[in-house]
Amino acid sequence: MKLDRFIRVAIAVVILLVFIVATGALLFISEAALNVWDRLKAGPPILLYAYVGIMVLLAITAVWLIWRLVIRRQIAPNKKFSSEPLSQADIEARLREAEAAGIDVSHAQAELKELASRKDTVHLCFFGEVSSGKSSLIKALVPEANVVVDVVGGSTHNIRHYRWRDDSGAEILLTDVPGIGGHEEGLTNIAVEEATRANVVLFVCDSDLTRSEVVSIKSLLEFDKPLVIVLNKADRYTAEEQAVLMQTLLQRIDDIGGQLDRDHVVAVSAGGEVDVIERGSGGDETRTRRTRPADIGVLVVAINRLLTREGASLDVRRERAVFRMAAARLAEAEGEYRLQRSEQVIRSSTRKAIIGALAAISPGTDIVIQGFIGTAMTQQLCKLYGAAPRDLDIEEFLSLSQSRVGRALPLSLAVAGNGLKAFPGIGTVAGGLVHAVAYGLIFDALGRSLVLTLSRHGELLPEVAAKEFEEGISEHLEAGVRRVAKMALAEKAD
Ligand SMILES: Nc1nc2c(ncn2[C@@H]2O[C@H](COP(=O)(O)OP(=O)(O)O)[C@@H](O)[C@H]2O)c(=O)[nH]1
Ligand SMILES: [Mg+2]
Repeated sequence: MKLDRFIRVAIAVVILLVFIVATGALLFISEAALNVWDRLKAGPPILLYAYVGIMVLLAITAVWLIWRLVIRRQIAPNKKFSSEPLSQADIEARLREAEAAGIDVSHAQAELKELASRKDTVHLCFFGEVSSGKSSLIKALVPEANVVVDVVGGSTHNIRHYRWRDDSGAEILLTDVPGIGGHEEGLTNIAVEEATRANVVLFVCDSDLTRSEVVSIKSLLEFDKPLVIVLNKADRYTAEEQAVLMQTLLQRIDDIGGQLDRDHVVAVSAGGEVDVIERGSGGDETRTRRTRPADIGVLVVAINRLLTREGASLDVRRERAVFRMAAARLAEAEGEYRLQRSEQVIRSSTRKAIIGALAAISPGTDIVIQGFIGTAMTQQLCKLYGAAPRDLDIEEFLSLSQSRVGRALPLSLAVAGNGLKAFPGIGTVAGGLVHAVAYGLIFDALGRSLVLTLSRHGELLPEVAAKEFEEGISEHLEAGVRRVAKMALAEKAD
């Protein structure tokens, strides 16, 4: 109890002292301030203004410094994922920025170039599943063109353009693309990209829509593509069946939230040639080639109506779609660049950690990740992913991770020892080497889990990142051990 009383008295004395000092300081400061104020007022006004100006400036600087230190800095990755329509200037600025950072922007740039070259021509893209009759329809529209039509699905492997004229006499390019939903995924991608580059997509089907056709239409509508749904091979259906199918098609579009005019769904027959097998009275079979009559009048009307109605907006909508596609290409390239660069950063940090551990005099010292290597690696990875964490966040992340390293250390040492055994000719593995590999492994795991968090959240959330490190560590240790052991052996040999 005596001690308690002593502490209370001591605190009381401290409070008294603080009070005295504070009162003195207040008196002193106000006296000084008033003094200065009086003198300033007596002097020329310019001096007063300059003085006040400097005071304000100092205050602003102080607030700004505190803000930077304490308040989280917001970064702008959200801008990249916004659904706002991109302008030409936006996308070009993004490309320049990315190019300056060393990212391969050639794919995105190629799309912009292609767009520019198409500026004055309207493109109609025939799009749909394999064998729905896209090529046959083009052949029916442009009989003189040499369009490949095949009974075996998937004859259109490349993109082909055919010249056609609309009612106004303007030249239109019809595009034949590979069918979607075939065995090769690459062909579907080629078709989707080409559809994006077109002003209008003629979606060709030959019956009710399959699930994957619905998905394609949905994504075309999301890209704001003007669509005409073409039900081909109408000759296979009776008039009633056709009417029911057309109604079903309209309903399907409606179900996915698309708004399509009734006259944008048409039923046609592309016609073309068929092999017909005829059986004679004596049972003999003859194979003859018959021409199926084409009936595509409603399609021509629908196309012309759409072109007149939409007019100039067709170009604007195509532009937007291509800008979005270019932005997607850029995002892919960015992703790839980040992966490559982060791999380099992690490897170089791991190597430094190994070198440091090999050089350590006592190999038994604890693994400390809060240090120059850990900080530098975290900073570099954050920068790569466009995150701008405060120094405090980096410190917090490293210290949270450090507290988890203690628990992971025995495992890391075991994995390191095991991993080294896989290299022949090392003999009994020296403790220092095992320790260096374990040390490197921890950095490797730290870097990889950080990359995971950054790519998911776009910023450094210390708690989340440290949790990711803890949860993924055993997996990362196993995955990295060969690589890291090799690195350590190379360093030791040098
Ligand atoms: N019955 C019928 N068959 C058609 C029609 N249009 C195309 N076909 C046939 O459908 C098959 C695929 O045609 P094709 O134009 O190569 O389809 P694509 O893969 O979409 O280009 C061919 O055997 C055509 O003869 C049509 O209007 N009626
Ligand atoms: Mg074809």
